[in-house]
Amino acid sequence: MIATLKFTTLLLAVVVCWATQDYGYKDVEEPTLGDSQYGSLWPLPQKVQMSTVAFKLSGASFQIVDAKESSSGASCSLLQNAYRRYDEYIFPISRMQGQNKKKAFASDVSELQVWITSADSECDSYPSVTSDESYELSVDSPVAVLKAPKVWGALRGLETFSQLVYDDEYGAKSINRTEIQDFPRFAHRGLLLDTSRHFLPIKVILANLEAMAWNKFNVFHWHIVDDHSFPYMSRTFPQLSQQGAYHPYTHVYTPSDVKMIIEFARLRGIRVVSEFDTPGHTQSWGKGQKDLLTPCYSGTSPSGSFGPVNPILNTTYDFMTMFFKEVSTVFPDAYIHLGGDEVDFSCWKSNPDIQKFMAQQGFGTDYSKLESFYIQRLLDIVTTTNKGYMIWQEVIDNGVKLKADTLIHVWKGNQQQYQAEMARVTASGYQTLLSTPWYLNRISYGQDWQAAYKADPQDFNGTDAQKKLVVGGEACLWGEFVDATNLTPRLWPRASAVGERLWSDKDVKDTNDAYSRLIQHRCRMVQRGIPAEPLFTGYCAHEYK
Ligand code: CP6
Repeated sequence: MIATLKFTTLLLAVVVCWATQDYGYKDVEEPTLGDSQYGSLWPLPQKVQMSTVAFKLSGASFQIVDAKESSSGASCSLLQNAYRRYDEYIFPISRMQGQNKKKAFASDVSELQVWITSADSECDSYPSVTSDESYELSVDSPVAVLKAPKVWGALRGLETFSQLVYDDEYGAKSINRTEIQDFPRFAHRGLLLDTSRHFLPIKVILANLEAMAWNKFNVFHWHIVDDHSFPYMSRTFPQLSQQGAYHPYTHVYTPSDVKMIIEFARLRGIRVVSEFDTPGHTQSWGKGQKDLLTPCYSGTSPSGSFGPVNPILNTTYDFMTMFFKEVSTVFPDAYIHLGGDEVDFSCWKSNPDIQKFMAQQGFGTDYSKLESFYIQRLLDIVTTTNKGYMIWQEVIDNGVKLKADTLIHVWKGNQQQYQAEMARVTASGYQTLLSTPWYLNRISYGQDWQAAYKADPQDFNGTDAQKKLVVGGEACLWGEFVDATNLTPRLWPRASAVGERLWSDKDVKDTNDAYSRLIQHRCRMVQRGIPAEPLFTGYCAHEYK
């Protein structure tokens, strides 16, 4: 009797559970799969005219070459490297079977000529927020021509060209007659990686820089240190990583590692913006730098734990001056990200010296005034290094006065809140970057790329002048639950959705068309060696090999 009752209850519970289970993906409509008229292009160029006339790439004889008229030639290793890279992407196997030069047929495309049109190609420069990334691509027989004012546009155009090449039904490399005019919608298309919560081996960082270039991202936001570890090896303060890294020799980025990452990124038109987040998120700094952090009190005596950077000591500012002087020379980019987010006031509140300082300064009990006091002095220090700065939104929420060219990075809140914040920030005349809808560390069951795809950084109430202050956005992959084992599939192809939002025209928002192109783009990333996760059921043509 009791057994029967138990069984019935169990059965009932199972049925109820089954009936109410919410898998969380039903509200996102399944895109329908058709063929996009744009093939596998991702992100979609601004203007594409693609004909159905198809040419063959002439087997082993196809070459990417400098156009005769080009202002940049054999001496530009950035371009020569890129030609080699794209040649290998287009012919992944056939090139390895030796150079059996086949004769080109009349209807073939035998060359891609790359023509840098402006006198200064910027071959040996670093990319910047004002870099010209535009290009024009004309695919015809017997030659295709890629015209770009600068090398940066040539890099973007080479990627687009490689995406136009497909295998015909016999496996022969083919390309349709096509005209493309292209340029980015936003100048800042970033990706944040966090190397503090978990150390990321150099090869993982490089592989993802490569994948960024395939998606036309142009900023690597390197959240290099945080509470959990300090892997940045400083020349001026070597004890920071000696004491603060997970391991003093193996889990660090040496000056030459950093240099290599910056050069690898430059060759792909990607800026490296470092973030040294203070005054919060600095626990690891305290291990190698005595008196930098605020001692917390429990009653009248120090508790032994530490809080944010100590804002009331001159030694703090002496340290920051020397530290940021070094950082400004190690990282060539014109911007440094100074953080400023999530400052916990409880430790400052507990400390009697801080309380005294608050009273002296007339801050009352408003600790955001103390935070602003610190940030203000830090900004003055960084200004003397001639760098611009980016900061998280809290800094402006707390009313710190900022240089007019400061970039405000919006990361908090739900859609309504971040749209209001974008409106507020731009109404005050500041430039802004959006990240809130693009926290890729957050995962859920189903096709969450669609929500990322639908978010638009200019979608808020504001004037045209305000909209122009939106410089772009960044996808963020915070590292608490991510290391080398799961970073890449968590990032791709979900970050690709952000890539298209930031590059393509604002009216490119047909999720069915996007779906069709994105599954092919994702297969291409896998084929090129990046383990990008699938969007949904299906297969890749190459995967039987
Ligand atoms: N670390 C730092 C973090 C985060 C931020 N700053 C963060 C906050 C919320 C989420 C993910 C990451 N881990 N330094 C906020 C900018 Cl959901």
